[in-house]
Amino acid sequence: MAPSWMVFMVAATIFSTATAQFPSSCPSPSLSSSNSTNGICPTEFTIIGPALEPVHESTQPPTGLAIDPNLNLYLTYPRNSGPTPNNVVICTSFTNEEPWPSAAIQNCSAGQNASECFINVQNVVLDSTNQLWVVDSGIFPGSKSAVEYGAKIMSFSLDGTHLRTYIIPSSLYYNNMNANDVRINNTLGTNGYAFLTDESDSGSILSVDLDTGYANRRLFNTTYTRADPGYVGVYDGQLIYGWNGTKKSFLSTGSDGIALASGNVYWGVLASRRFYYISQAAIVNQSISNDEIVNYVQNPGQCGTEQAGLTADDKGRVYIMASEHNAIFYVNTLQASVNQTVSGVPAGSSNALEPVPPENYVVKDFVRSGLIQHADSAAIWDGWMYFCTNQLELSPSRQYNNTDNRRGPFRSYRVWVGAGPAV
Ligand SMILES: *[C@@H]1O[C@H](CO)[C@@H](O)[C@H](O)[C@H]1NC(C)=O
Ligand SMILES: *[C@@H]1O[C@H](CO)[C@@H](O)[C@H](O)[C@H]1NC(C)=O
Ligand SMILES: *[C@@H]1O[C@H](CO)[C@@H](O)[C@H](O)[C@H]1NC(C)=O
Ligand SMILES: *[C@@H]1O[C@H](CO)[C@@H](O)[C@H](O)[C@H]1NC(C)=O
Ligand SMILES: *[C@@H]1O[C@H](CO)[C@@H](O)[C@H](O)[C@H]1NC(C)=O
Ligand SMILES: *[C@@H]1O[C@H](CO)[C@@H](O)[C@H](O)[C@H]1NC(C)=O
Ligand SMILES: *[C@@H]1O[C@H](CO)[C@@H](O)[C@H](O)[C@H]1NC(C)=O
Ligand SMILES: *[C@@H]1O[C@H](CO)[C@@H](O)[C@H](O)[C@H]1NC(C)=O
Ligand SMILES: CC(=O)N[C@H]1CO[C@H](CO)[C@@H](O)[C@@H]1O
Repeated sequence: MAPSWMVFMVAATIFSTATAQFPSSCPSPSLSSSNSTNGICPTEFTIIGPALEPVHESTQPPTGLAIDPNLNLYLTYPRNSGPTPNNVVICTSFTNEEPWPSAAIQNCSAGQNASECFINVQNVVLDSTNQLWVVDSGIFPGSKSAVEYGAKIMSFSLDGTHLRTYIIPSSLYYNNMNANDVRINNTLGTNGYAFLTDESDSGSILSVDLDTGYANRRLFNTTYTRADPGYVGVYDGQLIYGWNGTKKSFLSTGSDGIALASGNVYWGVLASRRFYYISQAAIVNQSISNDEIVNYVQNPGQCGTEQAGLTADDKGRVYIMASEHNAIFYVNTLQASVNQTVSGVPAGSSNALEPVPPENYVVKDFVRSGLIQHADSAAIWDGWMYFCTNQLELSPSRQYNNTDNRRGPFRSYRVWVGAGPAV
């Protein structure tokens, strides 16, 4: 061991050398080659990806978003923490909105059958036949469970004409089933299928046969649909707990974001950094029992972020709304779109349908920017991805003493992806 005066001398030398050479102010970017270390500026925050174009500003935080072929934008204002004037709107300018498809449908009147009106719509999505679908949890603000006939998906034509309603039967409401998001595959089966996430604490994935209306609830309360116990996420550099006044809890939201790509259903578990996928054909196959279906779930590894939304493009890329990173991530599910060697598998494929095996999924940054304040829902049309932001983690239930630290207006953006929608 060295005498203590030597230790002191060495330490003093390192200290004075460091202060002499480390820049005391942020160098200009043109000088950065002489300061090549990572983290040269205290405010350094790498911005990644193409520019974001604002497309709309909302005074209230939206959760759901759709874009139609005429470039009309639709948003949903859910009623999880209280009434909202309109549940689903069409944007008529950068700041203006109108109730959609009508004002009358926005609120159920006393005694009205809950299948006919909006109770708590979470998202609105376009299918591949230009129908718009709304997913209604059927759960009134302050309630824990859906009202009978209230949990449903409804289809509309672009002019707002109601086409069909598929009611999720109350036999599937057990343990506070909470329909959160939906995607449609119009070509699967005889008349297509809808796939839904249930974001209850147990979580599950539902499918609805759009021919017969048969609804099935799968993967209920499995590790694939349930939050991580004791999950703590991060937002804008701040750790996020659940709060009721000064009583701390852990967030427990289950399966939430969903996308269809490459014949699979992709979903994420919100209070976790996990996502999974399963074959659409398998999850709708009634010969496969609920006990067996867990064996069909594919685990591509974690995605490194809490996430409330997924979407997919027609090149087999699944996009993940990476709320912990002010970012949107993506992962290739088709080998033809992979452009690097991964674990010995060379880039590309001559077979357009060759899937990437789950162990070769590589999740990457697509876009990262301080503007992305909890991207929630996203939709792709004509080369652009549209997404809404809502600062969810700054809302009262996630802030100490239930302070509302969200600051509007809440912006929706578009960003170039150079692809069309998956469905
Ligand atoms: C829906 O009900 C709320 C009150 O809960 C009201 O403020 C709002 O105007 C109603 N919306 C429409 C479109 O009538
Ligand atoms: C409510 O609507 C559903 C679906 O159309 C129907 O099956 C049910 O009988 C209706 N309930 C009442 C009380 O009218
Ligand atoms: C869900 O699974 C967990 C872990 O196995 C168990 O503790 C819990 O009781 C289950 N919940 C329900 C509603 O079945
Ligand atoms: C918050 O705590 C109060 C008092 O214990 C309780 O009455 C209330 O139901 C809790 N709220 C929520 C949303 O859990
Ligand atoms: C929709 O289903 C068809 C038929 O099974 C399948 O070929 C296609 O890949 C599915 N679409 C998506 C986007 O997964
Ligand atoms: C459904 O699953 C069973 C059992 O795995 C299989 O034999 C059958 O071919 C599947 N049906 C379809 C339509 O894929
Ligand atoms: C692979 O694709 C990504 C996304 O388009 C791009 O940023 C990257 O430069 C490509 N890499 C190669 C080696 O072509
Ligand atoms: C919590 O907020 C209430 C008002 O909303 C305030 O009266 C109380 O002092 C706050 N408590 C703490 C511990 O900050
Ligand atoms: C180690 C090094 O090259 N430091 C340089 C970083 O940039 C500042 C300001 O341009 C220079 O003064 C340092 O010499």
